[in-house]
Amino acid sequence: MPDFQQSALIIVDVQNDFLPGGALAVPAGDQVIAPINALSQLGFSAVVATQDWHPADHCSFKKEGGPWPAHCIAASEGADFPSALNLQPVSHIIHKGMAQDRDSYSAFFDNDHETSTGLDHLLRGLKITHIVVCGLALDFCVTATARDAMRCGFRTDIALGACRGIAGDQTALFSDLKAQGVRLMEHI
Ligand code: VGL
Ligand code: ZN
Repeated sequence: MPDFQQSALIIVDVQNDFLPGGALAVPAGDQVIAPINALSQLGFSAVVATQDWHPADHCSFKKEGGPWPAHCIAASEGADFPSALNLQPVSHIIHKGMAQDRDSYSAFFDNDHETSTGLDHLLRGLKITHIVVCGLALDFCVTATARDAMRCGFRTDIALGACRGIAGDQTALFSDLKAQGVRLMEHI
């Protein structure tokens, strides 16, 4: 396990709309909650929770020509954290996907790779060198966050047992992530 003094946990998009019954449900998405509640208590220097936080006319929504059903509309119940997620260890909350005209899968940058959420500077300011990523969805926002964490120079792990993906087969994704230097933690 990491040296917690210099480590941050990033909990990606564990929000009602990504859980079974939600607007953009990830299969078995609710199964990440228990392992995340265990992880977040291990003593990380920072525990960051992200929230997908879209305007009602966001460009990623099907009615606007995008790929997804409407989801995680800012301040809606669907955008809220599930009540079973322990928020007590969470030190920072990052909202993303707030601009109407572009999406932000990553917790660090919008998909245009120009606009920062400020997370990079925040973690550097806390002297973080190592990041563990978990949450939803493994093949979209978790992967994008881990890739950007690597690009920003952090040692980066994905806690696989605390993630669920939209696609059934993640084999190609795993080899791609490994090739980029992301470490896949299988035991949590
Ligand atoms: C996500 C699709 C659209 C995610 C967010 O959290 O992985 N996926 N918005
Ligand atoms: Zn979204």
